[in-house]
Amino acid sequence: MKLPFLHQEVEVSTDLRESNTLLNNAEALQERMEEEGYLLIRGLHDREAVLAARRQILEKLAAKGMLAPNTPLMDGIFNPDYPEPTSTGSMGNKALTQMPAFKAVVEGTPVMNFFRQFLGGDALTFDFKWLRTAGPGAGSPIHCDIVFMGRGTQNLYSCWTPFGDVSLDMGPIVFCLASNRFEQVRATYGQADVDRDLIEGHFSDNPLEIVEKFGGRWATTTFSAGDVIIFSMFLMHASLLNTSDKIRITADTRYQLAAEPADERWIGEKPKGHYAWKKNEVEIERLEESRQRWGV
Ligand SMILES: O=C(O)CCC(=O)C(=O)O
Repeated sequence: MKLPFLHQEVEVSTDLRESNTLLNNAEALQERMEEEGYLLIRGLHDREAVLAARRQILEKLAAKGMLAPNTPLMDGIFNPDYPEPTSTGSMGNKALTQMPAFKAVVEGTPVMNFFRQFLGGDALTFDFKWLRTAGPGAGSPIHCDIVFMGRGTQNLYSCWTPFGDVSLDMGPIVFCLASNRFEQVRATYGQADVDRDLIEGHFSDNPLEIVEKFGGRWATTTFSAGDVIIFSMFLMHASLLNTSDKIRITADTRYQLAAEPADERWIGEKPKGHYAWKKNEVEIERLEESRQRWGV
């Protein structure tokens, strides 16, 4: 079916594959990750634990005036009179990521155990957590995570966790399947670092261009509180446009072997984060120029 990205509608299938039957089989999980670049695990977390964190997040959003008056808190209906435009940006939500109920999910036993088994050793998670409160009209551009967090091990994974049910009209994450095997893209864009190279960070504004030029296809699914999707640093993804009246509350967090080097920008009590990219007046290379330089 056609679904809206930030700039246009394109054909997106809703058939992301579940990997629950592979749980407890590290080798099979590794093989699937290697091949498909993602693992969709339904109900990894206790739904009630996720909803407890959702409630606390929504209470904070309500206190900021972000929720429509006289609507049920847990519905998370956006207040159309809220003065700030909605975005999927996560930097403004740092305080919320310190809430114990939130941490209990993204640093909790189910996910840490999953990674211990999947990676074959003790796992660590970046201290910095990206919590997105994406209102109507928000969507994320097309990118691979490696350009934002690739200074440590590349044996690093993102985990996208919805804090509430996410229907297609709320703008779920969307993947370009097979993009983890676009070798030319991996060898060029995939070697970039946004703070060093001062590039845009996203790879394209045009989801159709990507499949026409490199292959693959776009796919998403609906999510329930408790589900997670874990994916490779090299799998291209975005989030769809939120066309509902609700706020899409999701987190993306990162996991790796504790024994391997970690990207220093995202570790510590006060992670420094991006120190050059999109800071102050720093000039960013235009996307077209980067693509030309990379020859892709
Ligand atoms: O949730 C979003 O809007 C984007 C998430 C994302 O880009 C990520 O998990 O790396």
